[in-house]
Amino acid sequence: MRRVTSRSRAVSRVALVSDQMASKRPRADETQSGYPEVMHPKPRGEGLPGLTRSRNEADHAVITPESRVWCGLPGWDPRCSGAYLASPQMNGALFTMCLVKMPNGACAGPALPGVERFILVVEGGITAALSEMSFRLSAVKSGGDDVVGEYIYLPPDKASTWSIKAEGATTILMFEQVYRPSPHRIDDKPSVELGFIDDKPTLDPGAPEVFTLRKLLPLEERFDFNIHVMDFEPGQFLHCNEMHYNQHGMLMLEGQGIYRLGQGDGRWYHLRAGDAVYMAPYCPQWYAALEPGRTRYVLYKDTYRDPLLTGSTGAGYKHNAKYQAGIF
Ligand code: UGY
Ligand code: MN
Repeated sequence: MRRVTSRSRAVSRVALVSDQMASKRPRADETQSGYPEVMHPKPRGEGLPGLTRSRNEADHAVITPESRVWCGLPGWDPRCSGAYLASPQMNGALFTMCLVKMPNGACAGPALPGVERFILVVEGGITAALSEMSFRLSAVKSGGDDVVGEYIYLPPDKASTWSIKAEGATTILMFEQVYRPSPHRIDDKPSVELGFIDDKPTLDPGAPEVFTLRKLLPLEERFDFNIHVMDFEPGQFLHCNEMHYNQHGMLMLEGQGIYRLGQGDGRWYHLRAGDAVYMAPYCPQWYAALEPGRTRYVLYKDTYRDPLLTGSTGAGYKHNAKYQAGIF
């Protein structure tokens, strides 16, 4: 396989990758290397075996780093191991969220038929390739001229055919779900998307909200989910205690704060970089950021599908196979 040596060459080979992704802009912090606290959280101080802040409730789950359980992933290089942080075994979840450790040179397995895949490089780097076409993605912002992003989305036909190979010791965050075409635009297919988070435009979060919002996928009906990146300065918080039909998978990449989840008075969690949360449909959710630094979290949210078609409790892959067969 030929490797691409410059961003412009890579982009000229693939019309589906937009100009926006291809343009090289100065990065906010060229020296920062990924999100180191996800895999190397600050020392906790307690050191007591078995002590955890993790919790699995009917409408949400919190999984903190000491509770991650690593397992082999079917179809992947056996040296890779994954920790599922959300999956259809949780109430209502239609998607999986998995942290995957990949040693140098290890290859990902193909996605299941009909499954779309989103990857964010947390540490290290990967090459995403199909025959002569190849893209380098890196968690290091200044990873080289031919690095075209830190995340990639592969639609179902690509998620099972593109190779994903680790360059150096790598950790990725991966979201997967069975793609559900819109019954209104059945021929409108999602495209490969990749880029750097900080190159995406900031969006209005809607008054009175003040957090900084980016969405990594196009806001178009051919996509059935989006990945939001939300930044809060210390002291900023969600004004709305949200309740909505959408479900979330969240990984905190930087910072710390208080998440309030669940019914009534809810449960209050001290969360920090490395902590993951699953929020089921209609789980009340509220966040406030603590000092000293910015909170950044990455958040899966299902979008653009009529809730009548995506009713999700306990459904998972089996339910959504209907969409593959065109049964609405
Ligand atoms: O878009 C959202 O639903 C987002 N504001 N939710 C959240 O951060 N818990
Ligand atoms: Mn929400």
